[in-house]
Amino acid sequence: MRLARHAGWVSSRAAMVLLVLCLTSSLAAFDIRSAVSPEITANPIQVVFWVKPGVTPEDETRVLADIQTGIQLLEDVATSHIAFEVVDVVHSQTLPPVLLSQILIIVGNAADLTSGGASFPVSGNPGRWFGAVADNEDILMVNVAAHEIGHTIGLMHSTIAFPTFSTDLPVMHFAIAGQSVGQLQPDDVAALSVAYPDPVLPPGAVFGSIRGRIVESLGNEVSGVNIIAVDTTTGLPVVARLSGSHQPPGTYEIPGLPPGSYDVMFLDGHSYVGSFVGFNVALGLGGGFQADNFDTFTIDAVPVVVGEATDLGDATIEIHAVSIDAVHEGPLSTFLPLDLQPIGARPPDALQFETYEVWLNILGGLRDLTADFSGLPAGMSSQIAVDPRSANGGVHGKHFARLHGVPTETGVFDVQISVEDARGVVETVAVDLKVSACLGDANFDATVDFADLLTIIGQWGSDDVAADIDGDGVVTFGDVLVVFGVWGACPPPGGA
Ligand SMILES: [Ca+2]
Ligand SMILES: [Ca+2]
Ligand SMILES: [Zn+2]
Repeated sequence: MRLARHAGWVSSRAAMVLLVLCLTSSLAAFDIRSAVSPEITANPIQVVFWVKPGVTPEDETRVLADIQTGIQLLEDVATSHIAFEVVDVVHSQTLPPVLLSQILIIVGNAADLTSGGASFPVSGNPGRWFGAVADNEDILMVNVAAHEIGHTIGLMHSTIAFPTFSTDLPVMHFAIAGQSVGQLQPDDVAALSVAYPDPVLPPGAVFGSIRGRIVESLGNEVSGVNIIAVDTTTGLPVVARLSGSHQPPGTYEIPGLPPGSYDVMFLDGHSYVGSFVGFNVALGLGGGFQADNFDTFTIDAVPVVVGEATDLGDATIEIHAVSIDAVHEGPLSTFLPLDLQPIGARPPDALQFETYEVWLNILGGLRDLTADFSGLPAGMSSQIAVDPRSANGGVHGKHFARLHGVPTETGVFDVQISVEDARGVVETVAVDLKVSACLGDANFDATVDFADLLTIIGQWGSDDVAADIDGDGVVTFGDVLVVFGVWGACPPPGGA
């Protein structure tokens, strides 16, 4: 199996935030428990440093010390049994020989590294860390090391909400805030302790847990709900897990909770900014979180006792009906901001022979969604697209109906979008897509003249799409004014 790549970059200490971007396109249904082999827990994991040419001795000394401090953070978790042993520091031009049972850590200057990320132990062995940046002292290397080495031994990103609660983020959060420098957070401790429990002091000797299952009103399990245990006393998040991420669909267990009382929040993808690695692929299309489709809620003051799992049983949620509420105009990708506007009477009108692209925000339906489209004008295509604004391709659960292309015919098109959700429930929504040769051409003859005025007067007061020139959903004097402003033959395509 090809190793999943985990690419990363880092911001400056001044921002006090570390951003790590993860690319996991080849990571299929990864489960940490299946990746922990007996060999990895019985003996220290051997670490090989490959120091690339160009790294100064001063940088090498600092970075290797910081990495070993990060390793120490992982080793020092009392309820976890894991150890590392640095067996070699290789200075060479080319990749040194490394056993599959060893972690390779590549140390180099930023310009000589292709990735700052790490790979998961998908073959039952530790993964690799592709790049510890040596020539940037602003990088919080202790945290970065704990984070990336955490990935190499199977830990994924925490879904502790950010920045809703706190800057004390777990090191396994995609963005590590400065205040958590040099220490793991309970969420990290819980993950490490479950994956590598200490035989003498297992997590159950110190912690309790909260578990349950989420179903919707038709009885289907709901995975992808972000469940956060918040300490009732401090108001701070302690441990978060996604339903269905490591357990049967819809189920969850929040481990590693110190005894006490917790408000358990059941949140959607809007609660989490970042990328939760590995989850999206398992679900198929890439919806990951549930989003825009149920009312989030909290169960207050859940008691947690050492050594026990407080079982909340089934929580039933209502999945909202499918509808479209908003539209983003223009391309949308990982690095482009989403600009959602209320859709109003219909999507923005298209011009014949000009590139058109809109993303219609879909509410409702159990994610993931698929859809069949019909009624589009010639030259245009459509598909369901998940929120692309993260490296993982849509882990926030937002789904769009994307209409794009260059329409070659004019008229009013009744576009039917039949959305099928993860339960197999099919609901159809329709939008009117108007394509004209130019603004103001209400009768589609490529010129704006008295005939268009007559069309408008004939539809006065109605919601006729062809005659509603300004798109406000009603045919009124406003449409007449637009026609006067653009009087004459339509300009040739391309805006010449
Ligand atoms: Ca006309
Ligand atoms: Ca109008
Ligand atoms: Zn990461």
